[in-house]
Amino acid sequence: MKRLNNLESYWMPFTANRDFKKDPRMVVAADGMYYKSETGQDILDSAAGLWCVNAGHNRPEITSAISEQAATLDFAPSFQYGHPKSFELASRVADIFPKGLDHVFFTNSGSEAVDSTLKIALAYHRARGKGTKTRLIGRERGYHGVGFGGISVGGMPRNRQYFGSLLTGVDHISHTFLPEKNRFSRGSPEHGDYLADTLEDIIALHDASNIASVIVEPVAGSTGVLPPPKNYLKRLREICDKHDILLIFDEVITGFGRLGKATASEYFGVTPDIISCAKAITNGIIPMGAAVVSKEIYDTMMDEADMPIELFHGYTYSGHPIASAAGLAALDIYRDEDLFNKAGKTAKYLENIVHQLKNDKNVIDIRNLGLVAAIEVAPRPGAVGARGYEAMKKAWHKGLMLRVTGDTLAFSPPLIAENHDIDKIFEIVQSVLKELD
Ligand code: PXG
Repeated sequence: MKRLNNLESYWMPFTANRDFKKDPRMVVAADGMYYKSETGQDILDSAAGLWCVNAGHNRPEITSAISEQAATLDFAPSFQYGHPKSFELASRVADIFPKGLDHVFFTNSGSEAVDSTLKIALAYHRARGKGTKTRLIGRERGYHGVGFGGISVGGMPRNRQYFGSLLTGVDHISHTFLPEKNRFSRGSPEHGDYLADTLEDIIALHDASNIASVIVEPVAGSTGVLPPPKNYLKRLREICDKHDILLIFDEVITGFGRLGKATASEYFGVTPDIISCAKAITNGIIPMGAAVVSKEIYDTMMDEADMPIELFHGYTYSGHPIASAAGLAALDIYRDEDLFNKAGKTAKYLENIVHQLKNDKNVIDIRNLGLVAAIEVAPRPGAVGARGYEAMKKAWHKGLMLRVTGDTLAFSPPLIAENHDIDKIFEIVQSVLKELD
């Protein structure tokens, strides 16, 4: 007989399985800004779980909405039948998203949201008689989840390396990381808006008549927090407009208040044609994502696509009743507690505190925007990522959940964070940096 509760059975995602299982970092409860470890230690959450628990943990308003929904309508088929809460949530999301982005297609994750945006882009062009517009453009260092669409337009080498030939017809514009020019920038860096013009090079190569869309994260997160250079997103929008190419913002981490506004689009004053979102839409409590599209795209599909089903795409759990109930309760909290504005204020405090670590050992760059920050430490020669990984393990033993990508320590605390929580996060980080050789 197999030993029960053997840690070996669970193949953990994006995790060093063997190392974890030797010395597990196990959490068993959470409340507010804190997790509780298996050994009873309080663990301060500097990452909002994985960039999703924006209203903090254990919100009774959301947990009771979930249990009431489960006891009333546990599941409703999403194809050819509806239930009121998914319609209500779609309206609420459209209401706080940029003007003109009025229609919401629900998914169960960010990866599915991204793949949905790409499929919608292709279907839209075809429906309007421009079926040659099929090439999908992403950006180097981009992260768009782990579906084949997402890793194809994504630009993180390790996420692509093992997975074959990916989608065909994909190109990438340049990333925007210019450390020599922009090191230790506060907010959007000064240099690099001209990198948007690398899209013109791709258009020159393939012709705009063959290009469907360009997808970027307004603030690149997973790759190590890269705020867009000043004016960069505006320039990208102009090029897309000029060439009739759809612009997609992947707001899986920036959506729902991370930058102090409902969306990064609102923050930067640049409206894309489609936004993918997920994570904080339900405060991370129940999986959910969405592709939010322009009226022009939706109307074109309704008027021009083959009838009667305009878009042959969807998931069993699209707009799941329990996720919809959680989403409505989460949006109520964001509104009632004015959490996006609160995050905008705390962002200024975070900026000042994080840049104080500029002269700490091994620190080679610090970047921040909104309630997001990153400290990059120098890689050990021949062992990229080793120093970052060690920082994560040391932080855990000091009571801090720290998100690390390569040698970049990334911070995205819940939006409820008070200044004293920010102080505590960076006190611990500083003591970790001191011990890191
Ligand atoms: N797009 C973006 C921009 C993301 O950040 C996804 C898509 C995929 O979402 P799902 O729900 O399918 O995982 C993401 C996910 C990190 C980290 O700390 C970031 C994500 C997930 C896990 C860790 O870098 N983002």
